Amino acid sequence: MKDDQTNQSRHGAWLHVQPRLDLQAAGVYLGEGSQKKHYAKSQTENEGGSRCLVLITVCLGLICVLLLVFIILLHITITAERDLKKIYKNTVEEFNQTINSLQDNYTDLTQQNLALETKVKNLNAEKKQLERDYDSLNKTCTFSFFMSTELSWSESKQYCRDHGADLAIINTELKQRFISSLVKEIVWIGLSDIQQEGIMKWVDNSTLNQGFWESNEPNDAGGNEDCIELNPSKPLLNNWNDVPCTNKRKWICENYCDRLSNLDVSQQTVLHLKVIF
Ligand SMILES: [Ca+2]
Ligand SMILES: [Ca+2]
Repeated sequence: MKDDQTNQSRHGAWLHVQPRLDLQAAGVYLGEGSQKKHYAKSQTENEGGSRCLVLITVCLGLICVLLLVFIILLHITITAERDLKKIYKNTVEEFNQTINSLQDNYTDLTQQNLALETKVKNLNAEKKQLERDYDSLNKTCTFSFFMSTELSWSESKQYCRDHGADLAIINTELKQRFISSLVKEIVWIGLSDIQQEGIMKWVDNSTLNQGFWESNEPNDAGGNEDCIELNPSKPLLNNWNDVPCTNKRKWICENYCDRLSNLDVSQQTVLHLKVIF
């Protein structure tokens, strides 16, 4: 009995439960259409969301890639620019060093050039002096004593100048002694006071420093004695006299002797007398 009751109670319980399950099953069954629709809709929504997510992910990935590429390119550009700046800086420094070096070289060369120019100038001056000395050594101081004719003082002076010489200038005792001892007749010398009375001047316009006058000469006798003659018959160091310039005399020219008169003629110069008949 108990078992029956138990079974009944169990069965009763089951009976009580069964409708509920059936309802549930029926409920489930009844909502299946809409659930399918809901499921499909949900699935569609899920698929759309997934696509969006994929799309967003892809976009974000692309953006990241682009950003990465941009950063890499920017880094390359900055690095290249920095390298270029460094190269430019080094090049500018090398260029400045080269410029400074060239400027130093230019300064040195300019100084050397100036030194060489000065040296050349000095050498040229030395060369000219040597040429003058050489000419002096080769061109003998020659007195030419003309015996062929007699001329006035002015004519004699012109004759000498026409032959590249001048009337003799006797500005040293050596020349006075030399000429006085060699000529045998009265001759004109290159001294006069034609320009200004009482002011004796040589034919090169130099003034008289030392005269070898006869006693009481020059006396400008008659106010008409302006040209000087040398009389070898008088004492060697006292044989000059002023006489009228129109007198006719032989004369004596000299070549290169005036310049040599400044040298030590007693040691270096041989005086020559060329007598021309
Ligand atoms: Ca006079
Ligand atoms: Ca006189």
